[in-house]
Amino acid sequence: MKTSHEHYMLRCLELAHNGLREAMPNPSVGAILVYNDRIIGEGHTSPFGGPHGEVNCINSVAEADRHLIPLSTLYVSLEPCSHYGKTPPCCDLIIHEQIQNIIIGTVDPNEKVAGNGIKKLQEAGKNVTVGVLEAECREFNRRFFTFHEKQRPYIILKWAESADGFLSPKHKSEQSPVWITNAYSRQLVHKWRSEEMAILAGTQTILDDNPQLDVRTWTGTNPVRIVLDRTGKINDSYFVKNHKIKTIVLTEKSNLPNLDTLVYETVPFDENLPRTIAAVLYRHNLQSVIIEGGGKTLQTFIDAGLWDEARVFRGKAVFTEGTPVPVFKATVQHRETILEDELIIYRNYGERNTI
Ligand code: AOF
Ligand code: ZN
Repeated sequence: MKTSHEHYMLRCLELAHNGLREAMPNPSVGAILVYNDRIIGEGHTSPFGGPHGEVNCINSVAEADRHLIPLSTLYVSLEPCSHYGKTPPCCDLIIHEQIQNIIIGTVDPNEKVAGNGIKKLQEAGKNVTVGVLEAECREFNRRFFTFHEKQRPYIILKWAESADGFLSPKHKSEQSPVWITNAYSRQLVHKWRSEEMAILAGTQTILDDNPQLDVRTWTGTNPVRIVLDRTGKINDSYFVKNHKIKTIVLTEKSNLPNLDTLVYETVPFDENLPRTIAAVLYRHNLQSVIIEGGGKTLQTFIDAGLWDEARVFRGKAVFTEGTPVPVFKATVQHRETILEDELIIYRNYGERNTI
C-alpha cells in the first residue's frame, strides 16, 4: 500500500511525464497543491526555457481556491530551484505564496541548486520533507541526473538481432538496412529516438545502411545525429550529411568547415574513444544518446562499461553467418513480445568508472 504522500508524488510524476522531452535539457518536474485531500492545482515544467512545474501548478489554481494556497501542501518531484536561470527561483514564489508544507521527491543534482532550495525554504520557516518516492523521481529524470552527477549523457544501446544471434547477414546486396524486426518494433524505435537528445551510429553502419537516423514513423523532435568518421569515408551523398538535422561528425581530420547543421569535432580515435565521445556530447549539452550500432561501436561502449540501458530486439530472421551480437552482462529490467519479436531491456547498474 502506498502512503498518501507517495500517492500524491506519483501524481506529480504522471504530470511530469507529459513534459519530459520538451523540457530537455531541463528536468521535467511535476507539482501539485493539495488542500484537505483535494488537489487544487497541478502543473509540470514547460518546454525548455519556460516556467517551472511549481509556477504552472500555482498558476493553475482556480480563483475561488486561491485563498487556500497558503493552507495547502505542495508536492513536487524535484527540489524547487533557488537560482536565477531562464526563470526566477521557484523557492521565492513558494515563500511569496506563503505555502507552509512542502514535500519533495528528491534533491536537485544541478550544482546551482543542490540542496540550496531546501535550505532556503527551511530558513524561511517551512516544513520540508525530502525523499518521498526518491528512487522513482531519480529514475524518471535519469538522463538529467546522469548528466549532472557523472558529467556525461545517459547512454542507451539499441540493436536488433536475428533468431540465431547476428546483427546483420554476411552478404548484403543493397545499401539499406536488412530488417530483422517487424513494423511495430521499428515504429517503437522511432518513438525512442524522439525521446532522446542525440542518436549515434558508427562508420560501418553509415556506409553499409545509409541510415537517416531520424523520427519518421512517430511524431516529435529529431535527435542530434552523432556520426563517427575517423578518416573521412562518409561523403556528402549520405543521408546523415543532408543538413536536415543537426549532425556532429567525430573525426581525426582537422580544419573541416563547420556549419550550424554539420559540425566537425576533431578527436583522437584511441582506446578512450567512448569517453571522448561522451565528453563531446556533454560539451554540446546533450543529456542522452541512443546508440544504434554497429557491432563494433556497441561493443566499444560495453567494454568501457559506459552505458546505462540496452534495448535488444530478437526477430525471426535467420542469417546463419554475419556480424555477431555484442557480448555483455547486465540485469534484465523488462521483457515483452511485439507480435513475433521479443524485446528485452537490460540495465547496467555496475559502471566501473566515472569520467
Ligand atoms: C524547479 N522546477 O520544474 C525544474 C527545475 O534555466 P532555468 O531557470 O529553467 O533553470 C533550470 C534548472 O532548474 C535545471 O537545471 C534544474 O536544476 C532546475 N529545474 N527546477 O524548481 C522545475 N525543471
Ligand atoms: Zn524552479
